[in-house]
Amino acid sequence: EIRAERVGEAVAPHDESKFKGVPLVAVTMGSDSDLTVMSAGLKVLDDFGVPYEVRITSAHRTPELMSAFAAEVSKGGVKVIIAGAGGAAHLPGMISSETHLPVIGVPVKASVLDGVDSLYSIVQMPRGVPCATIGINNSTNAALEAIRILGTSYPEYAERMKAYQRGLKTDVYAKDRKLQAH
Ligand code: RP5
Repeated sequence: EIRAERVGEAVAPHDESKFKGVPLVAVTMGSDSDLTVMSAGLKVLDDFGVPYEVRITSAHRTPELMSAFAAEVSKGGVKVIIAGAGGAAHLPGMISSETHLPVIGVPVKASVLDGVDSLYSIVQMPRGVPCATIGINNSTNAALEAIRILGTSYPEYAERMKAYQRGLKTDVYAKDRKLQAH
């Protein structure tokens, strides 16, 4: 389990076996309170064997850290950024404004307004500054989308994605057969 205290500062990718290799995906979020939602996506990255780094970079509490992160992250070899935030969720869009990398925004459902506030804060970016916006709380899909992007350059991730998709199909067929048997 990823604990908040591990991600407040730059996570050295080589420190632990989990973070072996140069990170290809950078995951950031506005607060450690987003970790519960974002950890599902981290698990997907783990399952696919994608090296990643995790940061907390608040757009409002630490704008300078967010900017430094966005400016520096591509230099280390990261290809895709996943950014999650809730409420006034400006983090994904602001990061997109400071990087040339693809940014996938995850609207995190905060305590009120059912996450629609987060979704609206991320989805309506001005022309020229894209931020791919995922469904509310769906960090799983954010990770899968990041892996699909990696798959355009790394055949092994494309193959793992195809296998994953075959697994989804097999699962539905099995459930259907089970239902028909009753
Ligand atoms: C946003 O405000 C964070 O992304 C989080 O979703 C929300 C609440 O943050 P905390 O007050 O729980 O730290 O910046």
